[in-house]
Amino acid sequence: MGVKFLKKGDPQPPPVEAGKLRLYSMLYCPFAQRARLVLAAKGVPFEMVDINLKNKPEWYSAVHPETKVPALEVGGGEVVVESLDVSDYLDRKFPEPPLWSVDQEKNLRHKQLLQTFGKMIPIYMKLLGPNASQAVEDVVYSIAAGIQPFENELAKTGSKYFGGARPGMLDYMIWPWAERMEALRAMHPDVKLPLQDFPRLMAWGAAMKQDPAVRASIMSVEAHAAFIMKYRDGSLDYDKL
Ligand SMILES: N[C@@H](CCC(=O)N[C@@H](CS)C(=O)NCC(=O)O)C(=O)O
Repeated sequence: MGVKFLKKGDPQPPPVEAGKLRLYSMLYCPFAQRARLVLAAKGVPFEMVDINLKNKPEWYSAVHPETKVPALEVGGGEVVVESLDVSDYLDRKFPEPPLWSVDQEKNLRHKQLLQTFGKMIPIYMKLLGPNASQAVEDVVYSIAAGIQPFENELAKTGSKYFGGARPGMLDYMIWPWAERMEALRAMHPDVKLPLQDFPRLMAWGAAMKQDPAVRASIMSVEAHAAFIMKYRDGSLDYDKL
């Protein structure tokens, strides 16, 4: 893809100028994609710095104490970390279009769904581990149970997106994993998913692919599958991505 992932020995970029934004990211990281989706939804320009997560630059611990991505440098030495906090920060700083609803009850339900989703991420991570093919069937059924409340929420509101007529915060916060599930399905054609049980989520996925912010960061099934395969077998080389 020709992306330069900064690694050990690479110099630290100069501090970001006042009024500008820099996102420390990694092209394939779903958490970093959350921030990129929000930035795209808001139409906010930003500089992106990709980090080699296998061979991190020495200076990166001064940016993010846990040396994870994403981290958002907002000028004046301030850095925001944690994808949900970065996304909320951006939503407050750039209010248009708002990603949370004026309906506080709905926001509360969405925050609960986000918590439920957070608990599913470690289950999803099992699909990326070295013994993934053994785990895949069990994981799929745990995920199917976990996404039922999301199907129910779409049924309750009858809207195209969780946000309503437009994607909102919940849509963007869960999308990166939905995007990758398609690659995992292509990699495991023998595993049958109960997709017929989730008609609204299937329609949601198709609608999300039409959203301009999603289109700005979406990657192909093939690109995700190639990354996942290299990640699984340990052959990932950031200099060749
Ligand atoms: N809870 C964090 C998770 C971020 C995360 O785990 N990012 C991964 C890449 S997808 C990472 O930086 N891994 C490097 C490491 O853990 O050393 C968030 O929401 O921002």
